[in-house]
Amino acid sequence: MNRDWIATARTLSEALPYLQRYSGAIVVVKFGGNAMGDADAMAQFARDIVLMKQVGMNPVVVHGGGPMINEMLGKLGIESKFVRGKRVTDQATVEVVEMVLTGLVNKRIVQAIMDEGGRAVGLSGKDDDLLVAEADDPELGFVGRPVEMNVQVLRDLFNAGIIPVVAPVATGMSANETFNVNGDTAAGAIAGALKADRLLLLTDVPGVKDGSGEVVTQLSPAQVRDMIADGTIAGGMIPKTETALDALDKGVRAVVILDGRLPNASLLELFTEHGAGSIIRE
Ligand code: X2W
Repeated sequence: MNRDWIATARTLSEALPYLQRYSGAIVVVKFGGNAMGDADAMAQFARDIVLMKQVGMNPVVVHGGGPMINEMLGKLGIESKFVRGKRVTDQATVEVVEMVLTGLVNKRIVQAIMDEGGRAVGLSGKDDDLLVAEADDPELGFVGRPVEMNVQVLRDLFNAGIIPVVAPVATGMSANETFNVNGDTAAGAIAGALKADRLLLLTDVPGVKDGSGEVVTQLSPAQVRDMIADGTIAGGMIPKTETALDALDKGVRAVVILDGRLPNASLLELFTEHGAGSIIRE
């Protein structure tokens, strides 16, 4: 018999304890714009998400789309400016952010999941007041910090067999406000409110690196705090690890930072002994 088939059967058999452990588990998957890649990568991601749902988990996709927003702003002649990793968002920018995230990117992911035989419904933080935000910092304009999460709509969708796909755009406390929320922040807030079993942050780096550039596969919150304080964790990894610490504080069981461009990254993490990226937990 072909050895590949034997290997496939063995892989499935070895996944049994993980399938049992994660049955009914809530897994929030942040799919960053940098991890999206080409059509094949998108299809592969969608397939992994559909598989999670098929084996009894409850995945929620929270996406980014920074590069797609930059591209559209460029076409419109609006300059992109970032302060501490967040987009400075004026009125014209927030309109483009909402259009690109809730229109283009959200529907692209919903469609990819549907194409793989799952059922997906796209929503933004405005739908059923899922994410209610306040201004994060006056310097950033309409950038929101989520202050209230109404996650019942997500539970309703789980129970209906539907995979929610969330665009990180929030409503405000006053009428007719729109906030641009960093995708990692939105995913962390939603994972915290759901007390998710796992928050997977899919990005374009292999994980949290130590001083010598090696990926650290397991970290405690205390280690992460030390690595931020001594500068080992720097740049774009700071908001990611801070999101992770915050989510753990709110009751998420573990957060994994991993390379979404790796084929089957989420499955490798969830269903094999090997795991992928850096897992942060107590
Ligand atoms: C982000 C929202 C999209 C995002 C932005 O405007 O780019 C803020 O910076 P990635 O692909 O995950 O980076 N919002 C406030 O987070 O996209």
